[in-house]
Amino acid sequence: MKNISKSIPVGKKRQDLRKRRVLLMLLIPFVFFLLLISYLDANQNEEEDFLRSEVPAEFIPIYKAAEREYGVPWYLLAAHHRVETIFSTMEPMISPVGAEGHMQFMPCTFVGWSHPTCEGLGAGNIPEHEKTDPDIIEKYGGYGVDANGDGIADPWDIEDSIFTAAHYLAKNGAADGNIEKAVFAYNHSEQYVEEVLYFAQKFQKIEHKTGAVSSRP
Ligand SMILES: [Ca+2]
Repeated sequence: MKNISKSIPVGKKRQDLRKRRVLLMLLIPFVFFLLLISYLDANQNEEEDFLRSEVPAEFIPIYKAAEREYGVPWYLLAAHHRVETIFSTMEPMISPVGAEGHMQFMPCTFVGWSHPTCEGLGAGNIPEHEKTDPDIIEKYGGYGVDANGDGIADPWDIEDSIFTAAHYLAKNGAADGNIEKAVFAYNHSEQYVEEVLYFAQKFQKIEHKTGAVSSRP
């Protein structure tokens, strides 16, 4: 009697143990799955934060306004801005051959190649008061734009220069989807095209992930 009464709780204990093991085996993958989800989620948030921090927030409304006006994707403008002057952080923003301002325009591209002093690389010898005059720019067929409406088209003004870049890219195919052709027209170098497209794709991901950036129809 003594032995039998002892053996019953032992059997029960074993059964309980087995139940616990089965429960544990079911729970482990579930917990692992939860951990994996939270890890992936944290990673994605980090990636989004990183991408956002790559494009300075203050410029995004300007790119978007230029996109609305010219039909050139905002992230392409951001990519050019990144490659040309690292978002206007390069000093001085004037290249050895004479490209000027935030988006590095040659004076003849800005004012117009039919200006009598324009030849070669396009530095020209354009008087300062002509360089930013919208009427002169129109006369010589330049790309310079007065985006902020202060009466001058200034490659050293952030809005004017971004809009001028959008104007140039649009006229060279970007508004019709010929992005590569337009980027090559901006600077005739395959390496330049590769670099701009690399950043454009990277910045475009912000749009794809958040779905909130583009203003394109
Ligand atoms: Ca202006």
